[in-house]
Amino acid sequence: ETKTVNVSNETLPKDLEVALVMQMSIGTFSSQYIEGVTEQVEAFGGNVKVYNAENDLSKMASYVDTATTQGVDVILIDHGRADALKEPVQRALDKGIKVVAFDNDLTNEGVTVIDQDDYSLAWRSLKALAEDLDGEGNIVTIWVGGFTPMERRHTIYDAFLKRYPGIQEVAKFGSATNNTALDTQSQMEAILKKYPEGEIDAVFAMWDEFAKGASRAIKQAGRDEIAVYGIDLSDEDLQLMQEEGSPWKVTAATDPAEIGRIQVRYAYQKVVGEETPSIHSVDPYLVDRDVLPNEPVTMDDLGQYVPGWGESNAAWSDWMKETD
Ligand code: SR1
Repeated sequence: ETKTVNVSNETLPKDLEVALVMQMSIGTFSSQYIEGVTEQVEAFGGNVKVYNAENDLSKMASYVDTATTQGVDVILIDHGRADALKEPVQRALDKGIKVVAFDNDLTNEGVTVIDQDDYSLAWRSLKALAEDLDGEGNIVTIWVGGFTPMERRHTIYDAFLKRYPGIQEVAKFGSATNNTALDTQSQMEAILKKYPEGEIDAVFAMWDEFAKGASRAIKQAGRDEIAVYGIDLSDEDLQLMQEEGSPWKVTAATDPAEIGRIQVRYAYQKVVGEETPSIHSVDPYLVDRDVLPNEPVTMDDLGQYVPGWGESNAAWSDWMKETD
């Protein structure tokens, strides 16, 4: 049972200072997520300051301490790991700062941690791949370790290889760089040269930056026998999936902007003293290129083609609806 609080116009949590501490900000998932955070905070009348740790976990931990010292009202955390963050986060909580995290393994009491149900994301995309290959074929997998969502997706990938013994991994690579999509494209080009026509049936790309790079390499090489099964979605990804002859067939995704908005709403619920859960997994959807129309689609109109998309009711309180 959730505790609801009566919030009148006078007690609305306006003008809150919000720090968004990100492990990294790479690609369109991150930019649409930041837009969601900013849009929701601004709708409530607060200010957001974004700290990008450029993939350095000790820098990320210092940013949490910086925000705490500055006395912000709310700290939102994006990615990172508990081994690096649990102590600075505890210092923030001890000062009464509200903390909501996304995509990490923090377990400090009082923190709400949201994720995209990475097990379901990975399984939905992989199941579509297995069914399209009818359980037999060679795949290339693009993945990077060390990130909580990636480790969870990989748990499902291991189960997938056991479930479908007729599907063989012929190559696996991936790294998170400032140019992830471009670097993936170059690596995929090398793989395509190594495995000529007929030796690869599909690519499983566990991040849209990977799917973008792989799709561009496959298309440029004219290897139209290879289909890409991805994770994540953005306006740029939709454009790429809708291109004539695009290898990117399927993706499993949530709306990154909505992730950002949900994270903010939980933080504001904490500020007014409402009860919030410790964990919240946002349900992902499967988007197959075949359901998309011929004309270009954006994330905002996707609900017309993917039932349920864009209809999240998560973390809404009655008082918020009045500010929206
Ligand atoms: C390197 S981690 C990248 C992932 O973070 C978010 O969970 C997105 O889904 C992206 O795939």
